[in-house]
Amino acid sequence: MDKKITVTQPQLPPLDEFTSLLREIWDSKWITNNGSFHRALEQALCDYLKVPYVSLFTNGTLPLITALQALNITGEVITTPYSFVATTHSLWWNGIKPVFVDIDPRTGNIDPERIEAAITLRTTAIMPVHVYGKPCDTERIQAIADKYGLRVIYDAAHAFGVEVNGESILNAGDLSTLSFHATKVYNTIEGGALVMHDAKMKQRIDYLKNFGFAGETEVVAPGINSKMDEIRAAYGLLNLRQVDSAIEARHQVAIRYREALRDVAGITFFDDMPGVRHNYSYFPIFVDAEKYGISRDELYERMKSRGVYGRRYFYPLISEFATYRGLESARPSNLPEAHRMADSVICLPMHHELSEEDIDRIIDLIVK
Ligand code: T4K
Repeated sequence: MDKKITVTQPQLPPLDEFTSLLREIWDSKWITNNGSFHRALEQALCDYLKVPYVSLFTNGTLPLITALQALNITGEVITTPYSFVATTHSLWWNGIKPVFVDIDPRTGNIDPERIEAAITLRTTAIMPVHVYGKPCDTERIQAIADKYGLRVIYDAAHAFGVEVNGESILNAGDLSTLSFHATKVYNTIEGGALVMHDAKMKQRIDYLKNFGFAGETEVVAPGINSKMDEIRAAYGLLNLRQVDSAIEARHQVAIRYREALRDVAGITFFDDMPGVRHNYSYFPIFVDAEKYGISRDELYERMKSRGVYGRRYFYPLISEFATYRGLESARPSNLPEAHRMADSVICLPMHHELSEEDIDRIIDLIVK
């Protein structure tokens, strides 16, 4: 029986160190609501990510919903269908109509050249995704936003630690959101964050994630409860120390995959982008059935039958789910590139603990 290899595996902090932090939390009897570990993790993340302000959340979906609230976004928002469904769900939860725009096949990200054609009088914002951690064309997107007076909220769930020419990608746009889910490069089990540019916005978001409380007796907005607790903040502080080595280990896996798969007919993948510090959060390959000989799904099932569990992120497209497929912008003819990518993708196993043997097994399955 082959050993099961999953698409990813969470990085866990050293258990003895975590136990000793748990003891501190137990002694303090302060377990949530902006405690000392929460404050320490926010500061540590600002330092690590090179961003001015971070507000921690309990997962990566609530920051999206809260970002839209914080900026009073209404009407229509232009977004990508090629993402995890949480991106568009955040619009739905705010009563906002998503307007899907096709992707650029060179990156998998929203194609800036197609954004202007989708803008209407009701458009108030753009919500792009740095899919697989590959940076969007933030300059072009900002130029369009400035021209039409739109806000930009980046779903940066995959982009922890990604930098372009030494600057964090999280500084682009009005707000960026992060996910620290167990399956991410950096995890706090469940968790997430909003990254903002100024103290006033940080204050507003801190109120919104705590029911809107601005003091013991004052509620300034209909906020929600999405605070991170002390236990996960402590876990996150420990995990932050290992994230660089995890990214480097993933980088080595990407190098091996690329070397082995570069000349396989019908298999393509993304190369690193110049000037970008990548985080190797995912390793998608794209299967051209005609050139490769079998379809994406046949390869996917073959891998599974041999214990290698890749994932078809992001198939089906968000625009194909029942909630969204009736929208005018969800028509497949509007999204040909996104469909092509969704129909050909397999994300190969990618994490810091893949052994040489595991990688060889995965490569053998694809090459043969
Ligand atoms: N925006 C974007 C662009 C996103 O991709 C996501 C989430 C969000 C927003 C929302 O963020 P969160 O609210 O989730 O923080 C996973 C994750 O649940 C989800 O966080 C992620 N994106 C999405 C792309 O993938 P599943 O349903 O594929 O996960 P699951 O449970 O099948 O796990 C995948 C594999 O990971 C397992 O087969 C084995 C391994 N695994 C998983 C867990 C949970 C472990 O080894 N240990 C574990 O504890 O959604």
